[in-house]
Amino acid sequence: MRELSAEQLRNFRARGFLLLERILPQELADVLRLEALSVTYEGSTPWREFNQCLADISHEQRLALALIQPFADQLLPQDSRLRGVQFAYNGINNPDELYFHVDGAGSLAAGSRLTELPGYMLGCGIVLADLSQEFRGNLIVKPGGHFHVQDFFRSTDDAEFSRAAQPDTGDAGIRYWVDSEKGYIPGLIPGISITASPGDIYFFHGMLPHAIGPNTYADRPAIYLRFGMYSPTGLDALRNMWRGWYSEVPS
Ligand SMILES: O=C(O)CCC(=O)C(=O)O
Repeated sequence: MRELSAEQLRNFRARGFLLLERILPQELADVLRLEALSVTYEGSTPWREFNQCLADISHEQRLALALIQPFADQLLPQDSRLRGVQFAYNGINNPDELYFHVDGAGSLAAGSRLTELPGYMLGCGIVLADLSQEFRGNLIVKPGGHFHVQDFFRSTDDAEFSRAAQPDTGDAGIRYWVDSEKGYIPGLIPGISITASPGDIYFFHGMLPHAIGPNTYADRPAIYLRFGMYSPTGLDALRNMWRGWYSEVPS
């Protein structure tokens, strides 16, 4: 098993993401790429996705998971269970505006009830296309933005939060959080584009703001694994984003 170094762990904590190169053999990445291209996606361009039932996990996905799980176990020693597999497809596009969001509080974006807000803890992107340069639909992340998201949850009082997180707010709910004065997506942090090659993986904290970058090159499939789950304690979980994570470095 490859051990994550203390520096990698520190980096993950500070930046909220960690790129690991050449984790999947080329042949495995090739098969997964074909699999990702063959599924039927839902949604509209530029963003389409397919959420796979865990019971349907393929042989190749199982092999990939066996290579990735030991790293997830080092980041999330208390709960690194696989909770979801998502195929993400990004066709050629050149969006004027990037849509930054966080997944870990995913039900927040859907405008769900307060008690349902906590989401998964750790995401893992499996790179299946050549992302060695920008403008290929690379993931764009805001390093350190997860701390701002946590601060946002800490500084928002429960009543204000309940009002905005009603089940029927839908898109308005998203806009509330993005546009509100407190703005949980930290505009001041510049996004950086992750460059990587097929077989590389990157982990990201569930509360790290990210967006899909423009793609002027070729269709770009990817697979995302979701690990861990915040306990259903509503805001409390989102205000304590390291609960259950490795504890070498104090927050
Ligand atoms: O396709 C990607 O790289 C990004 C996916 C994404 O933004 C998401 O799953 O929330």
